[in-house]
Amino acid sequence: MRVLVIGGDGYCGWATALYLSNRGHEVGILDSLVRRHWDLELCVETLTPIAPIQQRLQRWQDITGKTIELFIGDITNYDFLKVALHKFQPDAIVHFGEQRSAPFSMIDREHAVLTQVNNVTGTLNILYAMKEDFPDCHLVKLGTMGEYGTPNIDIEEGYITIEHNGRKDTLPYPKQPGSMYHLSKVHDSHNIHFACRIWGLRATDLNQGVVYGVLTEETGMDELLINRLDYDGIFGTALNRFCIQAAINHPITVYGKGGQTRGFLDIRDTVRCVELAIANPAAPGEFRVFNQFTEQFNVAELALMVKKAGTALGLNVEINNLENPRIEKEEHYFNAKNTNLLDLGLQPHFLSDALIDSLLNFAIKYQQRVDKNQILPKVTWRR
Ligand code: NAD
Ligand code: USQ
Repeated sequence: MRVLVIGGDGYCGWATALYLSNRGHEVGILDSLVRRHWDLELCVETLTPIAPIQQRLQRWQDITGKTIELFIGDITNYDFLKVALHKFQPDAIVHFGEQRSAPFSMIDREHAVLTQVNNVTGTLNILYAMKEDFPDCHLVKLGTMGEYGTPNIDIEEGYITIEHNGRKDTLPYPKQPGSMYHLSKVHDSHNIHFACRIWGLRATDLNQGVVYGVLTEETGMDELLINRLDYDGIFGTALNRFCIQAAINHPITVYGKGGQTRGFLDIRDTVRCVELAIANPAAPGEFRVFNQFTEQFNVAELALMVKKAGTALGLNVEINNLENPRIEKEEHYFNAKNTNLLDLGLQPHFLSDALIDSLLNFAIKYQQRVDKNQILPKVTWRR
């Protein structure tokens, strides 16, 4: 299949583009490289030294003989997007190309507006381009488990059947997102659902949990193919951050009581889930939602697992319960369904001591690149 990976220079997108290329798909990457620009602006850097996208792709071609076409530009620019789509002629579009950090979106009004305009306009442009010229193309859009928030009932996959005053219907599951970023994903989901209902487009919303890990078969083939691994207080996510903190002898930063429970998955499962979604496209007019995570953990549990693995490696690992910079429930019910992808054949890589060990060792290898001033959270949700 011809698959265009939008956001293919980023953490999930780079791993996915190489994986799909390795599996025989014709892959294109479209990316504005804005994430590299935001890193510069915030003075943060990935733990790993990532090569420029052109060098990455040249190396991939040298090693595998496979070519990945590159389109550098911004999907909020409709003319650019249309030209790129016409040139590439995708059967499927995998859309990772958004501002994805909750703290970034909560810095101030400007960053909230930037996040929502970038994400909502970009996705709307894709929908309009599909409606006009590519109505059979399958959109595989990265959403987030955070769209649902933490309701006191089980979380279904996208829809819930409700009986009300003697009548019954299956309706979109209620959304209670916890940041301006997570809200942008809810807005996207509504727009995509509308485009499927009204224009008959086909789409799969992958409500992904927090991703951890750095190595996939392909990104591990060569130093120039290395993936990004964020550890800073803005873009770093829970488990990845904890491993890097442990590796450099920084106390693990659990926010508040640490009872916040989320869905998690290994990056090796991210790439496989996207492959499964592409191989089993949604029907015309269908807005399909998959909850894309393999296990649930709370952050205090993760911190303890990292402490145990770090201690076994001879590290001295402390856990610090910081005042929570976010406004969120710190003890709550959380039980989310995730059977759709398993039914399609996903065989999860569950979190293991071996994975934490390998992340810790990875972090130890690159520890001299860590800027300790970028670890503590600086953005608060409070007024
Ligand atoms: P990332 O920041 O590493 O990558 C995103 C890429 O998209 C970057 O390369 C960036 O330059 C590009 N991009 C952003 N806006 C663009 C635009 N307007 N036009 C073109 N390119 C643009 O993020 P990631 O961690 O790889 O996340 C990818 C997607 O997966 C996001 O949509 C995110 O919401 C979702 N997701 C990520 C995680 C996670 O833990 N990382 C978890 C759940 C969902
Ligand atoms: N947390 C800590 N300590 C830290 C970092 C985070 O306790 O050092 C806590 C947060 O308070 C939160 C939880 O861990 O309760 C998750 O935070 P996170 O930063 O790991 O993830 P989040 O902000 O939710 O965002 C990440 C990605 C985002 C994706 C989302 C999936 O950046 O793109 O959408 O995970 S989910 O969480 O399922 O919505």
